[in-house]
Amino acid sequence: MSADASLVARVERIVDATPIHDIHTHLYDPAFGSLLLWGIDDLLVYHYLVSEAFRHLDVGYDRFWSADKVTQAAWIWDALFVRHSPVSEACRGVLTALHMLGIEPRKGDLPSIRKWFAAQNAISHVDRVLALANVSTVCMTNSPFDDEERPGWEAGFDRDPRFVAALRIDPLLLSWPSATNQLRAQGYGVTPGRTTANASEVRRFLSDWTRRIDSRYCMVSLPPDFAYPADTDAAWLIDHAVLPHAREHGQGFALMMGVKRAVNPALKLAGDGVGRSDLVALQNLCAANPDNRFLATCLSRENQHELVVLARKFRNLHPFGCWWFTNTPQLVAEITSMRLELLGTSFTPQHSDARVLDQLLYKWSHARRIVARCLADRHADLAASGWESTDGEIARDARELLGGSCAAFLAGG
Ligand code: RAT
Ligand code: ZN
Repeated sequence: MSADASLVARVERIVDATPIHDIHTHLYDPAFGSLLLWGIDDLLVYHYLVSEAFRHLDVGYDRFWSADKVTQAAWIWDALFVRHSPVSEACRGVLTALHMLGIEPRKGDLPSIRKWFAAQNAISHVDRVLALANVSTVCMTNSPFDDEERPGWEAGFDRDPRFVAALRIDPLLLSWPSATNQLRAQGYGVTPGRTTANASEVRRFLSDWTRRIDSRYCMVSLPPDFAYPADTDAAWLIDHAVLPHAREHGQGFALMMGVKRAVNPALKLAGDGVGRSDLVALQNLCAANPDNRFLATCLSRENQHELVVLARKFRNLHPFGCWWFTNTPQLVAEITSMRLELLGTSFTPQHSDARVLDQLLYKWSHARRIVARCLADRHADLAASGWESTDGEIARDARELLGGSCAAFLAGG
């Protein structure tokens, strides 16, 4: 049942007032300096916009990638905001972010918007964005395989408690033979084979990094053909290193399923696609490893219903987020309603996946609105069944949906 306007307004007010724990982003602790992206040019060269802009640009791939960021941003602005209406979700997002910062892009031009950002101080901009978005913590994506990021962790720094860490291990699971070179370079005695000695060295690597970054969970993105169990390096490493490590350290294992990397390599980061995953792999993981906790999100719309049903069967599975190509208002509403109807509040409807700080503003204001409407509809149905919910009960739902349920799940509660 659709909630009436007053119930929607009440739930929106409560959801807006609830601080968010954003469980997956690509943001960095401000101590990482230029790795923490913010400002109009980074907003415009976001890979979601790059792929949309190329549908209009007459610039070739090579010319685009050899241009500097400011030029690329100007091309994208012209293609997506000036020559066409910015109606896509990613374009609207730039406008929402600017609007929330008090910038009215209709009245300004790109140079004046740039001037506004150039006058900001990075640290106070972080404070302002987190406050405006009402986000209390953001979980980073931290890769020991990233040459730009790793030295920061190795040198050590004073952590900003608002930026919590998660250990990302794609190269380890998806390109094990070449990952062995990187592990060896970091002092772990591994060889390309699947040996007991290798498994224990990988566990040592995972333990060291988990402690170093104070990781909340360990995470991987997977192609649609991921299989488990299987005679693959990935399945072997999961069984012999990742899951035993996760059990020992009380860490969840997050799977982002269904990404086809480099469908169009000329688009670089913007060139990845989607494929339907075989969720039997996830079912087998959950069934065979009841003492492990799995977070999962699927990129394909076609996988969403099956994921929710699996979570009803396995208490060690926590669905999260409407990721990337599913982060559009229509799909977020569809997926969130389905999850609420089948799982109650024991899931996490959204994570921002922000790569640019200012994106928190739009990703969360857009998501909050949809989550609030879906939740209001559920409470309207309850009222029709004679169950009038109190503000306190709705606030409890909002806390669970905006990070609380995930934290309890990861804590084993
Ligand atoms: O959403 C994104 O920005 C993608 O490029 C991916 O990074 C994805 O979120 C991931 O974590 O693999
Ligand atoms: Zn991501």
